[in-house]
Amino acid sequence: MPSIDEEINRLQEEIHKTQYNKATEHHIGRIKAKLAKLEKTKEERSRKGGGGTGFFIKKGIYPTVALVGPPSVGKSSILNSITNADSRVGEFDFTTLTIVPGIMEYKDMKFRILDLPGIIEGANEGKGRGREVISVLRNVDLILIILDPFKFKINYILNELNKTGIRINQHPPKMSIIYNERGGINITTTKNIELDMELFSAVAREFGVVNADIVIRENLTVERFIDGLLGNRSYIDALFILNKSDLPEFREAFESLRKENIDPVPLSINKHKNVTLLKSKIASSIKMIKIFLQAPDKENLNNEPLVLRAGSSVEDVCRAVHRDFIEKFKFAQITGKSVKFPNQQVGLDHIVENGDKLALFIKKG
Ligand SMILES: Nc1nc2c(ncn2[C@@H]2O[C@H](COP(=O)(O)OP(=O)(O)O)[C@@H](O)[C@H]2O)c(=O)[nH]1
Ligand SMILES: [Mg+2]
Repeated sequence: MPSIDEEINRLQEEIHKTQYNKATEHHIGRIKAKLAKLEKTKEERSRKGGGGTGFFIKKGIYPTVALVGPPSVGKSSILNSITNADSRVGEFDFTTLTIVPGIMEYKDMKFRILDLPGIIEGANEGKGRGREVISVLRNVDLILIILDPFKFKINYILNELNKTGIRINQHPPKMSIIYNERGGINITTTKNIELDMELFSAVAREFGVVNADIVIRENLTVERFIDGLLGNRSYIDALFILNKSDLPEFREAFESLRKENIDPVPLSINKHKNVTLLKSKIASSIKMIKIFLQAPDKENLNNEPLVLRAGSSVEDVCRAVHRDFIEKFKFAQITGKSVKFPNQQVGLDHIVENGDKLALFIKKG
């Protein structure tokens, strides 16, 4: 029997040599489904094959931003410049062997920035501790892809992210699946959407779906349909940064990225150019909300609003206020967009919204 890698290569070659047209569309779709399935098996096996548990980054109160990119492009220098951290900067590749965190402040917001070891080709298969590095990325709020005039080939970075199930600057596929006991696969679409139903049913079957109602609400590619079927992808926004704008080689690299429709933020950490622009781009890329804390008698507390990432819960608010508050929590009363009536009582898992006024009631002692 051929190995998984051989089989993957064979299928990739087949896609490569098959001319894409109406007649072969279906055939190619089937091969892509087979490929995705093999990649999944391979990924599961490599996970089981040891290699430690990897880094695990807990979601903190502040939004988390990861610096990724090839070695020596200036990731550690950027961390040191925009945060309070002190990460080793070096002439050599791989000066950063572990994850170094720092806190960046911008206006009234705080962000946790992580400096990660450089991503090299094959990271997804575990080279250069890449797998552990990439697993961290699945839980961050924003990825900064850092490049420099000598290392600005982004394809392999995007490939590594892709293979790990990270989709950058994409929204999740607009589709839903309801699994049934019987009835086969029924795919329906909303209006103006044309898909090869036979192909999509075949792909769904390939992934073990037998009976299901699938509703598709956008023109999906086979790849995105598979993402939707697997349902375990992380959709994360990314910004591209081209560092070392002080060097003469910068312009050419900048232009060639622009030709690929990538619009990088030009930066020079050494000459301190565009550092504030970078901070403001980070801040505006993450959706944040403001919460106003009130005393239990609804007296407005004279504090600054609490700035949290969108989608935060009452538990996140508690954590941001005082670490004892979650344990001592009784209930919260909220007035604002997240509730139906003023002073509505809610629990820890209630999701707050921008502008909410919130009073926390805690156990004494
Ligand atoms: N010319 C120039 N060199 C830089 C700039 N930023 C960083 N470097 C240099 O690039 C090298 C690698 O930097 P480092 O922060 O360790 O990169 P990392 O491996 O991505 O963390 C060091 O020699 C830095 O001094 C910059 O804006 N311009
Ligand atoms: Mg470094």
